[in-house]
Amino acid sequence: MSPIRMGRASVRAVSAAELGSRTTDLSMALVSGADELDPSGVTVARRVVDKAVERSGIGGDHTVVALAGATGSGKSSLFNALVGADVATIGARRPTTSRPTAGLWGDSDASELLDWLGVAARHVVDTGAAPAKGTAGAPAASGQVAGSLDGLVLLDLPDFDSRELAHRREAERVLELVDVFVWVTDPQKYADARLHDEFVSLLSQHDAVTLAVLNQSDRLAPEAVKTLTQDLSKLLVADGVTDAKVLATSTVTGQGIAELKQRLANAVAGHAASRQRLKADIIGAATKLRAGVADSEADVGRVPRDELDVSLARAAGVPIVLDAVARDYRREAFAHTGWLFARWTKGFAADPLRRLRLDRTGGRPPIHVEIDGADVRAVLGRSSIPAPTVSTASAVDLATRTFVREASQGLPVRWTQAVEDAVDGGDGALTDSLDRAVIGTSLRARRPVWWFVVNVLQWVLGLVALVGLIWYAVLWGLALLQLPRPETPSVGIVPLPLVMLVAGVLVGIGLGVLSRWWARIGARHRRTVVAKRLTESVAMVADEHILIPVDEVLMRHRETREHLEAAAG
Ligand SMILES: Nc1nc2c(ncn2[C@@H]2O[C@H](COP(=O)(O)OP(=O)(O)OP(=O)(O)O)[C@@H](O)[C@H]2O)c(=O)[nH]1
Ligand SMILES: [Mg+2]
Repeated sequence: MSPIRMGRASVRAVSAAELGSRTTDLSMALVSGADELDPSGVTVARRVVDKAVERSGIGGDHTVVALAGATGSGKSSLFNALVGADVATIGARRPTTSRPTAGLWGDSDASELLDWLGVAARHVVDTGAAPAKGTAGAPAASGQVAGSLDGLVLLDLPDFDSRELAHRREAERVLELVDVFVWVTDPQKYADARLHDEFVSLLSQHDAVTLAVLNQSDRLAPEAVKTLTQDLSKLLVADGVTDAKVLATSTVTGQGIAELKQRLANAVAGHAASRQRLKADIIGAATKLRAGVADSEADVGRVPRDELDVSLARAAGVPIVLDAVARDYRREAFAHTGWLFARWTKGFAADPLRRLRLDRTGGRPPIHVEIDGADVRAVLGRSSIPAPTVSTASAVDLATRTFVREASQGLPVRWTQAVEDAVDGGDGALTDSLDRAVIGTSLRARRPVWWFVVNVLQWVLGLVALVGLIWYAVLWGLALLQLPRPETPSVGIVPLPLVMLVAGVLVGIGLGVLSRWWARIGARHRRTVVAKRLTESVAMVADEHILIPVDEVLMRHRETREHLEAAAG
């Protein structure tokens, strides 16, 4: 319930803890929302947070009530009637009041609060004194209030509609800080557009701490008072003040002054008005900012990324590397399983991985001690994989944009922009990381056992063929020198050296051909194994340069949304 509505001092208090947590949530939202929040909303929210912190830090349990309204409506007269003394100047020349005056009830020191409010003129109300005999000759504040006014700080504000712009500025400045608004109007100006459009409706979210007064009611017939208060009520509802009740007062007859006092006593008794006002401010600021935040955000882990990974793999030169891996396997297989006397041809073909400067990546212990190209490459951290072509680079660009678009779907423009800015800005860092990922991936694996077995066989066959050949050469030499030739064993009618030579050569070549065929299958398998490793490495680069930055922005968005919802909830 509103602290200022009628009834005994029953109000729904806003606890300090609730206000504190709302303030914290709003300031956290400002941190997490950073530049993605609407700047004008951020300015308002910052002011509100500062105000809440400052106001909460001021000692004493005061309720600040401002009498605000058009010039000549009778703010100063009402102030004097409530204070019970002629403190504020009531003049015939308009506008009269140029600086706010404070009336203080109770013993609690309000100087810190008044300094913060920037109000110099202070009057301590003598609560022990008998009710004043009115201001400007009014019978004024008669009657006792239920509860006490101790702790009330009543402010008589300058008008906000005269030719004096400084008055309006001062009124606006103080209205920003007070706890309770009492809009003072009169029969001539109660429908004034300035009051309704520029003040009441802008502060309508504070309806719990808002009260409207139709002063100078003595100037009207009782019927007219009723009609005008109803009219004013409707206007207030149109301004956004729910449950708007208007109080008709007269400082001449004293009508309504007691009821006004009672309402102020209610506001004071609840000790809730200041927190109520700050809470409404926080809710207003958080709601304004909430409009610039979406209701949900995408889960980056669920955004399709196949296109992204494939395009990055191509940009990283993975297909080229895989071809080299397969060729390298076949070449190495030939070096170990090819026919012994044909292996020297291997030296003609350049090492495909070495050509890409990827030859050290298998994690094999270095065989050479001297510095070579691979060491230089390891230091520089660069391969010789050709740089991505224009079409490959634009495929990456397109896939990245698609991913970013999907991930930021439904987000407001500022957040979408933040997501776009978060991913790699095309400064070459992505290309470097892809290159390093390929370099850092093991491209080789253990030598297959069958290479070893076939190698032994090839050596045996080669030796058999060689022995057969030498044997034949010796026999031929003896025949040439016409020396007696030893008995030559034979297999059937074929001499053994010939069998050894022919069998050694033919079986060796056959085994080589068979191994070459088998190496093709092995190369395909090796290609698959390495492709998996490279895909993982490239995916990690995609994570580092695209997914994680995007996720960070989305997390910030989520935090901002949750904080704003908690602040405004
Ligand atoms: N008839 C009648 N006159 C009033 C009443 N209240 C104030 N007045 C007169 O209205 C005139 C303006 O009163 P102020 O109290 O100075 O009005 P104000 O709102 O403080 O004016 P500014 O300080 O210029 O903003 C004075 O002449 C008062 O005597 C009232 O209830 N009835
Ligand atoms: Mg005045």
